[in-house]
Amino acid sequence: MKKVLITGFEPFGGATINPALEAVKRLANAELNGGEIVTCEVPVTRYESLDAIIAAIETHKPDFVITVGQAAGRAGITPERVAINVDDFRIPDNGGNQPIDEPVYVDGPDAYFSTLPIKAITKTLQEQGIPCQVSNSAGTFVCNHVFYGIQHYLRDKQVGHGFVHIPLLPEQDTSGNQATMSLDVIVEGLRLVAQATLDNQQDMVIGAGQIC
Ligand code: PCA
Repeated sequence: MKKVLITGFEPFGGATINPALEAVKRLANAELNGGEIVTCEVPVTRYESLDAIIAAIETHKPDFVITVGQAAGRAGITPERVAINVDDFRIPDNGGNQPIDEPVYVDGPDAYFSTLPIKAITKTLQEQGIPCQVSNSAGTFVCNHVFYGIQHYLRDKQVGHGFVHIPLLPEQDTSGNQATMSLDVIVEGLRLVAQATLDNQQDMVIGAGQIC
């Protein structure tokens, strides 16, 4: 039995809801084919976010970690390809931190790539009718910070990790101006992300690049 830790952020920026947290509440203790899901809630605060996830990794000793956050405006579930060593916060985080062009870790490399099978994940979700595409930027706020910081923590450990952004819930944009996805679809999508991670020890070599 493999163990997959899925983490979800609390609300931020004055919001009262974060789909990532709502989804992980539903995924707690869910069974996978050959594995199980454990979860943890993450503060949207610069280094406290990393402390919470590292504590959960040390408690649960997962085989894989999938960190999840919301990305307003995105229409699909988006496994991120790359984390960069930059904190450039357009708004303060929930602890009031607003670094500009600071590294996550001064002595870290410029970037880390996801160690999840992001192409296989994308194919799996698309085949099940769930909008999904590889993203090449996790931004420069707390999601990228967590993606980078957890890759750095796991760099010499045999634990796969990647970050997945999810769309807003319909109730987060009642003006109808932004793309949204229902919680049921997000939850099923994240369950499939975890299952595809267990099922694909090697990623698939299939095109999912973008032309600007
Ligand atoms: N999304 C933010 C941080 C927390 C979240 O859910 C981001 O994309 O950085």
